[in-house]
Amino acid sequence: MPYRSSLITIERHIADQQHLHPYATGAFSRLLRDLMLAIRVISREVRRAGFADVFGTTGDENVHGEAVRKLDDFSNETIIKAMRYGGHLCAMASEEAEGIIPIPDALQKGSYVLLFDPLDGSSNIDINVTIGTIFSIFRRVSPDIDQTGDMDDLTQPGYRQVAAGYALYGSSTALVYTTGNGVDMFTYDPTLGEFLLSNPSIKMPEHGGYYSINEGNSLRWHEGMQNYIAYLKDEDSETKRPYSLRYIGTAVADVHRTLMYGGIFLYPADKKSPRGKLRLMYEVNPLAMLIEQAGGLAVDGRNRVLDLVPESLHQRCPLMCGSVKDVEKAQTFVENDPISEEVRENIAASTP
Ligand code: AHM
Ligand code: MG
Repeated sequence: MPYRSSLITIERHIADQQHLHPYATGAFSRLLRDLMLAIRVISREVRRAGFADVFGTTGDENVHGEAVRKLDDFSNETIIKAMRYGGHLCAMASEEAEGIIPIPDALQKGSYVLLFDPLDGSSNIDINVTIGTIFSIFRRVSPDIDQTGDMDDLTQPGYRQVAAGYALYGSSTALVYTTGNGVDMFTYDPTLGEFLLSNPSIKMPEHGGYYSINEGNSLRWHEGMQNYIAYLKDEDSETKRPYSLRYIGTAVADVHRTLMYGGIFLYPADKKSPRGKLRLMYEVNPLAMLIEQAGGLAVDGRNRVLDLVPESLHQRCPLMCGSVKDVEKAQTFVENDPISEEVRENIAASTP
């Protein structure tokens, strides 16, 4: 059977792209290479799940009070181990760890920080539904290159990301990433042990036919959100409504479909959760950068996600992202929905 994807490996692609970055020193390429190794190891373990004893929980709770699954824990440890010794990072932060993950004193420090959700979609791990790893990379801002990074390095606004991406462990393992020059997708060939470029320069449609939201929360939504979802279900041939509902419950997989087919993904603020559920630094920022780089929009309801100034590592943030026309339309519905005083103050402080 002919090869559908190119024979351009991700390493070759990264090397070819280096000249696009004024700061390219090779360290960034080595950082990505180490991250790809971690992703290959996680992918192997996900594929063995069911044979190996990796389903179920560890018995511990994470920083969000959620049960830690064995594969969450394994993925977290794998990324830390793969990234700690490379000399290109000065600090890391993970959805599964409470504070900064420092680079130990004895090890060389570098110019970048890495934030990651080691295994997104925890509720889907044990039932063989798509899960993924999400990552976000910034350059350090603290000046002392020999010291471990600090909170200022890790809590920068999303527009400063130098790269963002995700790995999806689905019907195949795919890697989607951006360094600010468009979005490329690579598909893993397990027989070669290589990620090969399969979808260069992904551009999302201006509008789509899918919406993606947890409808179980609908009674908690504010009025504008309720009206918007009702609008999507109305019959209108000109705007191709009703839209179809798709909801996997793994943000990275739902956003991936949105990126490829267009439409809208929403995890909004509601009466119970004024900041929604997703985490700004580990999920919302990297997904927003990818969506924008593919020609879409990502907002928290009112503001561009990438302009928000984070207050803390683990803060949550509402997300509406997808095709430009769909997100713009959604905003017209939700613009008068109430937001909590706490969120309002944060927005006022963060508007650049
Ligand atoms: P996780 O990082 O612990 O897996 O939690 C985040 C996940 C997202 O992937 C997904 O969009 C969301 O939680 C689903 O939440 P819900 O079950 O409330 O719809
Ligand atoms: Mg997650």
